[in-house]
Amino acid sequence: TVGKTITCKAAVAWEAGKELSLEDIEVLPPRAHEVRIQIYYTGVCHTDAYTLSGKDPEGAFPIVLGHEGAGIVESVGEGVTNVKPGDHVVALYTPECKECKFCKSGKTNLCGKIRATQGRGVMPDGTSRFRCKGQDLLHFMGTSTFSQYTVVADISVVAVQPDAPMDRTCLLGCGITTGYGAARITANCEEGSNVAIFGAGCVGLSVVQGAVMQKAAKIIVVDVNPTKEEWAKKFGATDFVNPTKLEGQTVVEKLIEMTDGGCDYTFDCTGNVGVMRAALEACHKGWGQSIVIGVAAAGQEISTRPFQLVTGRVWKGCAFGGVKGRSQMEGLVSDYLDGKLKVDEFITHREPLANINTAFEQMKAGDCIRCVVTM
Ligand code: NAD
Ligand code: AHE
Ligand code: ZN
Repeated sequence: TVGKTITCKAAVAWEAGKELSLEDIEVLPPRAHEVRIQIYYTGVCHTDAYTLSGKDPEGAFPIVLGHEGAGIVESVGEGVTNVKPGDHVVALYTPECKECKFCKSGKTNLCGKIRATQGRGVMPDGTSRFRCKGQDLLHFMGTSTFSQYTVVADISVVAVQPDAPMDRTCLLGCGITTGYGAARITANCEEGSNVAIFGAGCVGLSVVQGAVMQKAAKIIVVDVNPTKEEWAKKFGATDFVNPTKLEGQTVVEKLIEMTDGGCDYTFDCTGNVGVMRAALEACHKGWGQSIVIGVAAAGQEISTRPFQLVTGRVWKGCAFGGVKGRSQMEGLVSDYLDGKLKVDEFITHREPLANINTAFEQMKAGDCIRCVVTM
């Protein structure tokens, strides 16, 4: 199929640390095993701000950011069989080829097939489908949802139920799925377990939601922002701890006291390496597991006394909540449609594409869980 180049609006990141600029860009037709999607809605995630800031070692410019998007397939390249024009889809920054060593391992949701080119900001054939002002723009996380049209690899997209509103399903492209999967798949916390979640943003509150479904006993949210207590309770947290308000006690001591020796599972949803250490050390001796979800800036490292691991605590992490997008997204959408998975509750702000920089501002302000951008 020989398609036409589409000219549309996109928010372009020309350089690190600068605002995005709204541009008319050219989106080339999809090549073999590629899919061109009309993006209807995109969420804005902290990872977009992180890469824009210049702190992401994989960040390069100019680039079309965005990785939390939903839309409708406009056209497909040769050999695409998993989606067709008209399908309602969610873009997957964690693809699933179902054929590589990773996909076949049964041990991870990471897929190895296109990770190298994805990290370099190009399509699997090494080239870009975006042009603006005579130059190529890079792709981001294999998705680039801050454009009215984008091109992705066929393994980076999944069709979902057309009756599911796309201004909600976009959020399943990252934040909600990440936290929910971390609780239910990566940790798989058992009934009656004690859980602590550091950071009550979209990711942390989604861990809370997952822990509630796993029937955890204590679900303790730790956040330095006092307004997050109400949010945590709304999603089913049983307790809230503000580390800045503790007198004569560290947050680790407080959590160990609250859980008779330590938590069964803890989650870092802040990206702060000091918090990651506290989350590990708040785990119960012998079996407590700490899951790292937050993305830390380039150069940051985690540390603890090895004795923490010798005495049975486990440090692990996950991307996209351990969820295999093509196999499991439809189930998440069903749960949403059946009222079992909260999604609407995470949307605190909405903006049109022209105001996407406002969405980045809101994210820093502390009262925003997710801003959904209408393309
Ligand atoms: P967010 O900024 O909305 O939420 C972070 C929360 O942490 C805020 O409520 C903030 O007040 C709180 N916080 C900050 N410092 C703290 C501290 N010292 N102690 C306790 N709480 C603290 O962010 P988000 O969108 O929920 O994302 C959270 C993190 O997860 C980010 O680093 C993001 O890049 C990352 N992320 C990772 C994945 C993945 O697949 N691994 C996916 C999505 C997001
Ligand atoms: N590029 C960064 C790492 C960024 C990162 O950790 N990304 C997560 C998703 S964050 C979503 O909001 C991820 O999926 N990682 C797995 C992967 O393969 O990228 C760096 O430090 O280089
Ligand atoms: Zn994200």
